[in-house]
Parts: sequence; structure tokens; C-alpha cells
Amino acid sequence: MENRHPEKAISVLLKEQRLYPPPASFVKSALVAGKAARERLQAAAHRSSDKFWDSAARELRWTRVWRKTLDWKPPFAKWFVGGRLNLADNCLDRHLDGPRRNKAAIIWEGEPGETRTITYLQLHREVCLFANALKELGVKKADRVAIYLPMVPEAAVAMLACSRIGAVHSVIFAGFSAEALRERIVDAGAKVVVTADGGWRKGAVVRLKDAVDEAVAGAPCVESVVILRRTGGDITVYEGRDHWWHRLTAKASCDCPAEPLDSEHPLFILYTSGSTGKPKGVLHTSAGYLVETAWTTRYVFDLRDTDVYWCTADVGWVTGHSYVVYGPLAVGSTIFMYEGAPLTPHPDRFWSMVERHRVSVFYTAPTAIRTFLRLGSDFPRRHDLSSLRLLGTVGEPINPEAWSWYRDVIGGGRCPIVDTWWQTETGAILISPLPGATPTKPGSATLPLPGIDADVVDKTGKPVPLGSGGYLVVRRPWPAMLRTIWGDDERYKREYWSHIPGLYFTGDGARRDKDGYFWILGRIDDVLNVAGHRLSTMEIESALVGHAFVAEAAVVGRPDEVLGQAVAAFVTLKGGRTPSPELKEELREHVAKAIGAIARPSEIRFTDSLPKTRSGKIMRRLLRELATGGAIKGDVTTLEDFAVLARLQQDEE
Ligand code: 7RM
Repeated sequence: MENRHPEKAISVLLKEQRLYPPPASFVKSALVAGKAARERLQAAAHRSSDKFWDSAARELRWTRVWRKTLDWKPPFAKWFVGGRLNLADNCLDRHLDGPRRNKAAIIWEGEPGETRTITYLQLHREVCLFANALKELGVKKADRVAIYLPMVPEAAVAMLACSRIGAVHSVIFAGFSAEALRERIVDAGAKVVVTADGGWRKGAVVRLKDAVDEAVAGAPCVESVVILRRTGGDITVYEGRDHWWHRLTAKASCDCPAEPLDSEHPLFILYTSGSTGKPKGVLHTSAGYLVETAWTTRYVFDLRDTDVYWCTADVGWVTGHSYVVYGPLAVGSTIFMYEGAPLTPHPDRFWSMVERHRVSVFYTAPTAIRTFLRLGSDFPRRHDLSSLRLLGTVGEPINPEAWSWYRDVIGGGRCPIVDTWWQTETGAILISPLPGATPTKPGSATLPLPGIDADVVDKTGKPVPLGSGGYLVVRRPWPAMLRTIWGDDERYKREYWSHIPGLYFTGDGARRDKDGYFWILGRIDDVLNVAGHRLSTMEIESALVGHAFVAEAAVVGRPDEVLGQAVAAFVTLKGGRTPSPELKEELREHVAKAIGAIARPSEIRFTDSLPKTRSGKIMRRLLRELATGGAIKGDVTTLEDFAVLARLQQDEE
């Protein structure tokens, strides 16, 4: 790719000057309150990161205490060496001796509208039953179990049942096709697949079992399929191979001691798309992962026992692993979980749920926020959102326009926003405000959390001066980091540890401002070079979205004889706005004014939607190929809506 050299310093042209101190009412009772408290934590972690993580680790229940905090043989890390614990024990059993015993662990709402509340005691029982059912199917320690379920409580039950007996789960997002599913099942060598007859999405049933049948036909490693009855639809049950969840658990004992597992026992594989070809199976292990997800859940979301916490991510993504299931349950929180689509049956579905369940902490993705912004403020304003006290975002840089709308319309101006930067590979949040202690700037993930040594460097690993752009790296290992790529240590070394000598390379470009705040510029592949100027696609997009008519924008570079690269922008308009040549011109000028003439798009294309992955990330690679006039090549299995691609290609003609 031609854009891999931001060491020349990414031109940083957008100026976001606003600074929001944590609201005083929030600071009053925050877990980390005020700058001094944050600096004390930071300093302690800096003096001895081992001691810092040791004390975080002591918050968990261990069956054997670790000998050594970190064993680092670059690039392979082991954390809490010699220790033993069990994740399900920490997420469930540990809470049963105190007041959390009968507290709601999960409050769930299905898309058709039914609700369920499951206490910690009940969840523990369900997990034990299902763990015994897995054992009955021959699942042993370290065996892989594929989970292909909708957002129902049983998804969490299945994950926790695996971790209870030391099986390794591989959750595959229920929106993936049979082929994507087969590829992941085979790569992991899964023995059992856990699925449902179907799930509800946008008022229709997604036929999960059909996809599993097709996938398993090409996956000889699979011995058994477990089917949860969710929609009650017609499916084929293959005698001998297939088992109903409710039949297995009806026969199972509810007595299932949690298996004490080595700190480095593999916990899960999660596939993430690489830049080319085969998806990467990111491997996470037990103790370090739980120590850091629990710590960040408590302190980034400032969680207490009275909160109702809602992270809108699907369990098929890392956010669903770390911040729907493991982190929140480890700290004994009440999780709200929703099965379906955000606008079903009405565009105010989310706000109605916030109101009815009194959600207090809400964590979602910028793409969702932009969707709501586009629909207008009337929908949230119909509901009482006063229960909210903290908002979070993850997944992409958030443009200041969406940030302000989120703060004012959803948060009523009183909720701090935590913009959390992390990756499937990092396992836990690494860069984020502490909501009672870090002043925020719209669009910045602010500062690395205590214990995290992140930096912005050039190709040789030298820090770039404040204000310039470069590569986002992490210098020292952290407990929840990936341990390898499943079955491919070489790829692990190559992808993460070979770009910049001795440092973990995130694949993201970033800059730090004069206060040391981190501004994520997006994937390095998304950085443009226009006439020798490094431009961040995100900054141009942000400028476009700053125009009153624009809902969403995606910017890519296309080769240009004169400029090196020319800026091509794909733009969707807000409801009621119509495309016109005049508007194109206006938008080009708008960008030139906001950023500078250098960033003025050579080309603007209006479209009714953008190609996205199912987690909401814009697939710029596809747009780049379109803008370059070429055919779409390479992996499109992660694309959410194939019709978008067809429409975009049609717009061409
Ligand atoms: C959690 C998750 C990781 C990539 C990462 C970034 C981008 C994530 C932010 C962000 C700017 C953020 N895992 N990213 N969070 N960019 N600000 N707060 O999304 O593996 O699916 O993606 O997402 O490019 O490298 S992920």
C-alpha cells in the first residue's frame, strides 16, 4: 500500500480546542476523583507496573497465588506465572456469598419485546448445568467450542460454561455467513458448535441453524451441535449429531465445580479480519485478561452495585467479550442486554429501553451515534433519559459533531463521555479518560490508562514531537494482550512486532497534542498522502460531517498523477436533503475552509449508505477500490450488507 509512511508527520489541520472538565456532580462520588487521584495512580503504576498489576490481581479470587507477575520473552508474555484461578468462579461463585447473590446479573430484552431477569444465583446454576452438558458431549479442558448465537443470555452462559471447565470458546458473530463460520470452525478445530434455531433481527428470523448445517458439512472436526430453542422455527435436527440445549440441561446435574486453571490457560480465540486473506484467530488467556478487563470495567465505567450497565456490542466482537460478559460480571454489575436491531420496531427503541430499565451507564459505537443523530433529536427527547450518568464510545474515532450531540441530547449535558481506544488484540481498554478525573476533548481518547506505556513514534521507534503524527505503539506488555495468533506464532511476530523494532504496533496512526492527549487518526492504511501532505481520512470526514446536510462520510485516496493521491469522498445526506452539483461544490469548499485547500476533495459521491463491517467499521478498502475504478477484490466476508456494494457500483453507471 502506498500510504504506509506517516513518519513524515501526518498533517494535522483540524483544530479542536474545547476542553470539558469532569462534571462536578460526577466527581463528587467518582471512584477516581480529580486530577491528583489520577496522577497518584499513574505514578504508582509508573514506579512499578508489576506492583500496580499485582494489586489489581488481588481483587480476584485465586486458588493458587502467582509466583511472578510478568515473564517477558519478547514478543511472548506470560502474566501471573504459576497462579491458578477460574473465570466463571470469579464472575459468578464469588458473588454468591454476599449481597449480590440475588442481584440481577442480566436484564435482557428480546427484539419482539419479552424480558427476562437472571440473578447471579440463577446464572450460576445455568452455567453449571450447561458446563455439565458440554462434559457429557465429551468436551475436555483445552478443547475448542464454537458459539454462534444471537444476543440472548445463553450466549453468556455458553461462554462462562466453557471457561468453567477450561474449554476454549470461539464466538462467531451470528451475522456471519455459513462460509465465514466454516472457515473459523475449521481453523480453531472446534469439537462442538453451540447455536440456536434462529434469532430475531429487524422483525425477521435469522436462520442460524441452517448456516450451521451448511458450515458443519465442511468441518469434519465437529462432533456435536447444540441447539437453543429461541424462535421456535422449523429446522432440521440430525440424529446423533444434534442436541437440544433444554434436553441436555434437563438431564444434567447442577453441581459443577469450577476447574482451577493455570493463569496462562487459553480462554478464547476471536477471529478478526487481517488486511489480507485469512482471518486471524487472536488468542487470549485467563488471568491477565480477567485482571485487566475487571480493572478497566470498574474504573473506566466507574461502576457500582446500583448501576444498570448497557454495552450495546454483540458478544461476537471483542467488546462483547470484555465489556458485556467478563469485565462487568467480574465486578458484580447488572448488565442490560438487548437481542435485536436498534431501530426495531421504532427508531426510539434504544431510548425506550434506557427509560424502562433505568440504564445508568451506556457504551456504544460512533456509527450508532451518527445513525441516531441523522434520525434527529425527537426520538431520544420522547424519553426520560435522566437515569444515565456516564456515556462511552468505542470502535472508531468519533467526530466532534457526533460527540457533542451524544453529550447534549443523550447525556443531557451532565454525563462524562469516555472515548475508549483498544483492539481485539489488546483485550482491554488501553487509552481512555477516567471519567471523574480526566478532562475530555471531543474526538480524543485522551490518555493511556495507568500501567499502559503507549506512545506515538516514527518508523525507528523514536517518539515524534508533540503535535506531529506517527505510529501508535505500546512499549511494555499489558496483562490482557493477545498471546499469539492461534496456530501461527510467526504471523503474530510479523503482524505486531516486526514493523517497529521492539514495540507492539497497533496498525493505527495517531498524534499527541500539546497536553499529551492522543488523537487516533485511524488505521495506517487510511492515511492519505496528498501532494506530499499526510492527511487523516478521519479529519476530512469529520469536516464533512460538520456540514449541516451531511449524515456520514467516508474518505479514501485514489491515485492521482499530479497529487500523488486525490481525496475521494463518499457522502450520505441527512433525511430530506437532496444531492445536487451545487451541494457537491459547497461541500468541497466546506472542507477547504475547515481544513485547508489541500484537503479539498477532488471528487464527491453521494450514496444512500456506506459499506460497513458488522461492527460498524467503514470498509474503506472497498471504497478505495471503487474510487480507483477497479473491481472489488479480496475478502468481503465481513461486509454487513452486500446490497450496498451493488448500489454503489450502480451509482457509477
Ligand atoms: C474495540 C475494537 C480496533 C480498531 C483500532 C482503531 C479503531 C477502536 C477507537 C478506535 C479511535 C477509538 N476492537 N478504534 N476504538 N479508533 N478511537 N476510541 O473496536 O479490533 O474491532 O478494532 O478500531 O483503529 O485499531 S477492533
